[in-house]
Amino acid sequence: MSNPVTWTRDNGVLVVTIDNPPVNALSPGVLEGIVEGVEAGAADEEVRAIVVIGAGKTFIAGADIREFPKIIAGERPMLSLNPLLDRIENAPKPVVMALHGSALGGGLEVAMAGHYRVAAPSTQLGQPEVKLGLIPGAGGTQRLPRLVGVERALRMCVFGNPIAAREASELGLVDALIDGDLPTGAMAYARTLQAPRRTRDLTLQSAEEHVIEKIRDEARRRMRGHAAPLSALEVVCAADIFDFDEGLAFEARIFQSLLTGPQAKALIHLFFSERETAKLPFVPKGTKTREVRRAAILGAGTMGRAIALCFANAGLPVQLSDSSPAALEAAMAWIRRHYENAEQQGRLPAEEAARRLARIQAAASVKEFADAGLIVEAVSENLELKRAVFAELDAVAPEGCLLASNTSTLDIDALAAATNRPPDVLGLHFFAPANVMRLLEVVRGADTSPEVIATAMELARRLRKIAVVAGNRFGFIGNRMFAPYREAAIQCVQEGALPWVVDQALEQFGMAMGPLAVGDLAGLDIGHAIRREAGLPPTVEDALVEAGRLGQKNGRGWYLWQGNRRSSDPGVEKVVRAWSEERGIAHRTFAARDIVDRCVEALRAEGRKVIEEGIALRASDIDIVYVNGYGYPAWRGGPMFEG
Ligand code: T1G
Repeated sequence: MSNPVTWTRDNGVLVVTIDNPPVNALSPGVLEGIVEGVEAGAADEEVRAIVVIGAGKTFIAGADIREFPKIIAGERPMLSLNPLLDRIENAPKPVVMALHGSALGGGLEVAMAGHYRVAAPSTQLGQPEVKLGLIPGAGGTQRLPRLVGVERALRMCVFGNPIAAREASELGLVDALIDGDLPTGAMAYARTLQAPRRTRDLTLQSAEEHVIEKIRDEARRRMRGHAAPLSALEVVCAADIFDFDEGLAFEARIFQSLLTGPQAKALIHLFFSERETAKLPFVPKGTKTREVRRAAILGAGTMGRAIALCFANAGLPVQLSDSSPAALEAAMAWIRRHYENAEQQGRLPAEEAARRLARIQAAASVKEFADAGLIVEAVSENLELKRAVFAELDAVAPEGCLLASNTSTLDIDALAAATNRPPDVLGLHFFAPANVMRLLEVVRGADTSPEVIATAMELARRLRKIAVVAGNRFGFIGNRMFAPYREAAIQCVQEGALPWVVDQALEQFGMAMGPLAVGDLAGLDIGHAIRREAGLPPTVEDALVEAGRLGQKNGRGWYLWQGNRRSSDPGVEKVVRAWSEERGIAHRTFAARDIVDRCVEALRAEGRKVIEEGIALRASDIDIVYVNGYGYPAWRGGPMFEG
């Protein structure tokens, strides 16, 4: 690697440039180089100030995460950036950090060891370490509160979400926004400075106890099971108790314990796994992609209307059509209300909400789809109906248009066969609610071309989706595995475990929702119809459906439902007991551990089959599917992750 850090003097300012593609991570030698550059400037009589800047698309995006497995394995010494950051902070001349792209994690910590910060308006600044199961480990928990106050530092470190440069400037984290050329603006700013300003010397603004409690409760709720957020909260609060160096020492202890703990391993595994999903052996590097300037959706039901939001939110014009004008009108009214609510609740500025709404156009018929680059079919889950729709779309879609089905289980090849363009046909399986869930299963038919898959993966990135390619077999990856997992849960009930005990055991394990409650939300009649159609043996769940218990939709399923609130129902126990007695199944008690082992092993066993059959490319793809689409606890790394 050529020298990742160089410096040049320009009219009294020394400019230290970091060039460590792709994201200027603090790989071994990078921070050492920055310190060397800063100290060279300090020793140079011609230099009155120093600017540190990143080459390429970003400032420093953090410590080099690829180094962590080596540190954890003891092949590298523990991360210890503080002595180097102290040397920057103690420089006798003003040090200005010039930020663009992302200043994240160790990148923001380097920036805060500088005396001043200037930024391009589009810069993102954050301490996302909790998303890796860590806390900031290079002074972020101690310097950030001194710059923005304890409350804002808590929010940034506990939840890990970045803030924009403009907000950072209002908070005092950024001293000036540079609209024009960043190096020029940063040097001009540096020349106005008289003296250094050490962040460690700044007085922090405390937070009220009730504010801290509120953040603690929110962390417990939003990041249930994660250890790092609550650790981050304690260490940031310590900045208001200990002096700076004691605070650093406390931070280092907690950081090291987290780095060598199970959750960091799991979350770092997911970080790289998420990027691995885009590496597709059957799509050669450099495969051309098609430009998709407009999308169209046929089917304005729950899924179709939410998929329309995905495109509008990503800046793409999208048409929405439905065979029923009333359904289309209802969908457009729902979309209008969605953006009105987003604006009223302050989640979207009025003009942005209006822009997004204007991108969604109702189309009276698919004939209006004449210039779509992608058409998504989202009609009801019936193969014959979908085949007829694909034949109709094939007749109107322009040359090169991708034809995608949002089906969650049906055969993509059967849909492709209804068209004259099988290479352009694929599955795009969105997860409900489509405008919220980031997972997208990209289902590859036998004839789907590499170009179409590459185009779909690129489009997924534009929609800010996490795309996983799945082979074309019933249920693809997620739903295929969910079936045996749910069957195992139902077997536990048939053998004597109470339904709510089964769900509680799996929710204690970390699942967002127990599999029986999930069935109630989807509607027990759906599984009942699938089992009947496929001639599968009946389960006690069929007895519930036959007793009129369809789930949340009619207020009674495995649970009694009032809106989204569920409660246990003694009536279900009677149905289960009778069902088991009729079949001579003796009931026994279950420990939570038994339930979890049985259900999670059923999930894993099916995952192994999915890999063997080539439906999933790799085990880590399955982890990404389950963490992002089925509420599997991220801090466990996914069903196939073995720590
Ligand atoms: N270390 C190593 N590699 C990284 C990296 C990092 N910090 N960030 C990204 N990459 C790789 C990534 O794997 C991919 O590689 C390529 O760069 C492009 O990434 C001490 C302990 C900056 C917003 O958590 O959020 O600092 O797949 O596809 O969509 O307290 O990358 O091409 O081989 O994501 O433009 C804290 C993580 C670390 C930031 C850019 N920092 N990165 O997004 O590109 S811990 C983070 C991101 C830390 C300190 C602690 C994003 C991005 P490949 P990409 P992008």
